Amino acid sequence: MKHAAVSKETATAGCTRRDDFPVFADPGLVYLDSAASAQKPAVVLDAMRAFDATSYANIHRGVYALSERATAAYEGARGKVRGFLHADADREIVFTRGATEAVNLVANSFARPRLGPGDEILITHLEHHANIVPWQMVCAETGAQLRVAPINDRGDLDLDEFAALLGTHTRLVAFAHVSNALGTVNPVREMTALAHARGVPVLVDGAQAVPHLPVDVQDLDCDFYVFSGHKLYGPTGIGALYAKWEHLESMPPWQGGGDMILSVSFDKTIYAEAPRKFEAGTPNITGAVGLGAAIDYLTAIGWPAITAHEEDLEAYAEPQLAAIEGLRLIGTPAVRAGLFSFVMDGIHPHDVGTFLAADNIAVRSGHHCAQPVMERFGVPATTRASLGLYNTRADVDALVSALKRMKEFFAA
Ligand code: 7TS
Repeated sequence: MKHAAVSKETATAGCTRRDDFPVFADPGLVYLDSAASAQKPAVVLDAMRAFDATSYANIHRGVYALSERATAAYEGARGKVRGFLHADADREIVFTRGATEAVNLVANSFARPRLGPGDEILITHLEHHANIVPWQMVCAETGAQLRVAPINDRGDLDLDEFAALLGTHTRLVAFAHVSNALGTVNPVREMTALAHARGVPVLVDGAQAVPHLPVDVQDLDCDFYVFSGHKLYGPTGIGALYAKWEHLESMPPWQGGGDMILSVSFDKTIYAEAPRKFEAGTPNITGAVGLGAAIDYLTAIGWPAITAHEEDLEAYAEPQLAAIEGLRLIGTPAVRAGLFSFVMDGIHPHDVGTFLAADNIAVRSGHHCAQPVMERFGVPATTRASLGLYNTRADVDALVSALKRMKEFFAA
């Protein structure tokens, strides 16, 4: 995250992690697209396979041993998410399909019933579409207004403007912990304190934060925190919403169906308590097990090793990228996590991506579902190289040398 001095130990710390990931059986693969989706270590794949092979059944319903084991594994994974986020209790963790569904849950179940004309939702200019569109939908239905806190030319939030936009009409604040387009790390604790000083609840979109830095929702004091399993070295189709119990308790369910009720008759249905009232239907049981395994994997490595490795890679990459003639970094935030966005003079980002792909270098080119960020920097798209704990200095070297060759190629 911060650019620590590069020492010999940190330069090699964690490099062995590459062997934990079966995808790198292809030794030439340079995978720099973890912000879109991270690769899975063998322990995650093995845990899901073992669960499906030996302990799989539908949960919460059966009295037989397989179903009891499956229920224990699913609820055990909830406990792992609680521990990972340092939440107070398992019941504050709702499994969702991912960050997007978790934001939509809060938008529908928390915001929509509470908002009306004249009310405001405050977001920032840094948001992924998943943290913009659900609020626009709520605003369209309730007559509330969306307000947007600006960012500066480095891609950092203007905290004074953010504070100034927090007014007597603000009913909810929602912002990214880490920007997926720029890598900016927001001062979540400070922003949350500003909102709380005005009695406004806060949702933090942690999709890009959880793979890179330790999160303690009680320390941050946010009301809601969302993330996706597939950016955390886990599977797709699973993610989580953390919410303070007082909110979850007061929120109505947003989807009806099996497993979210205590009793149903045609006259009256009584809902189960949270989190089950928000988990209608058969959930992604195996996905939850995989997410739990990913959390175990990261916990075993430990944050000091993960952050030291990533800080080393960032400190190694940034000056080399910045030194490439004609390359402009989009976003030079005070605190960065996990990724670099850039444009090349005279070469379209999609051509950059295609050129790199020919070298087995996987990056993403596009607007990264953050079109307002692109518009803010006056570019239609960027190329984004994002890091995971399997990346090495050799990956950075491969990227830098390919970009230099590309410049010569297009100049010729
Ligand atoms: N919030 C942020 C900050 C994100 O980066 C993403 C996905 C989401 C929410 C949505 O997550 P999902 O798992 O529900 O889709 N970001 C990206 C990306 O940057 N490239 O592909 C997906």
